[in-house]
Amino acid sequence: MRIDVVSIFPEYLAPLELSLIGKARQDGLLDLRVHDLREFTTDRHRTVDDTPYGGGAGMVMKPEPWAQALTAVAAGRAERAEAAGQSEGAGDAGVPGAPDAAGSAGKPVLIVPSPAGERFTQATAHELAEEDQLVFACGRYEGIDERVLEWAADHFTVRPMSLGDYVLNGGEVAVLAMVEAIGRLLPGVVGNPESLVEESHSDGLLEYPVYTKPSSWRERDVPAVLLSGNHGKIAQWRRHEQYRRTAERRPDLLAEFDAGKLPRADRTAFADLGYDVVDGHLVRRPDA
Ligand code: 6GU
Repeated sequence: MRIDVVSIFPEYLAPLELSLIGKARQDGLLDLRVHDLREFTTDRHRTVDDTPYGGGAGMVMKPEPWAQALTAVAAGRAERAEAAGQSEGAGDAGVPGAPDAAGSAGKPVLIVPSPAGERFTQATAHELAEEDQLVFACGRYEGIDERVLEWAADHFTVRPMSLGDYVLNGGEVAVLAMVEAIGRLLPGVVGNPESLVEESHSDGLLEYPVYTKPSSWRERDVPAVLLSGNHGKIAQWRRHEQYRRTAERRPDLLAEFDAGKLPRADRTAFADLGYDVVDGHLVRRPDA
């Protein structure tokens, strides 16, 4: 996968050289480049922002440096396609608008981190992990001139994305989070792919609690079932702990949970937590 990040603080992205993502880059699984937006300005002061039309607090990012930067990263893509023998005449791959494996009509995806974006979830991470190029446009200040997003739609699938309902000063921290969430799903990045199967949000529930040695620590014992060697019992206990945790911390997730095919023991576990199954959905009992 190819990822381009455009920012006025390229140093902010330095952690992407570390750990799992850094290793994936060294191993050639991920080609990640960070670009300084100011390199695409033409004035002496390398200006990237200006006052908002209509008035109000803060500054808005000027459109032209963004158009220059995004044109350059899109052109880099065309060069790579040519180098790979995928230009005109080499089948569908070079035909504008020909759908690729990810079904995004061959355009790279332009992700614009913003608290005003659609919510970035584990499902989004899986979807984006199928793309061959992602471009992240990190806004600062009050945001990027809206016309950039309209203009960019000719060259990119544009997706404004939010991490959650709180405000960051700019997109850089959000990009660190999104690139890590997406990058760890790429083939070969996580050493043991089985560790991706049973983790929070993989099945719409929070993860069960985990324990390691010693079995008794500061008067606290590991739940006996985990030492029993009974794999059926262990699996059931873990599932029920997922239900208990999710009901306590994230009851909003249970409204989306498909409870249609739950075995009786699981329905009983939910009943004990105050939830009934109605038409395949979990419904909180009014008296619970
Ligand atoms: Cl993606 N960007 C910014 N600036 N703030 C955020 C966010 C993104 N997600 C939540 N808050």
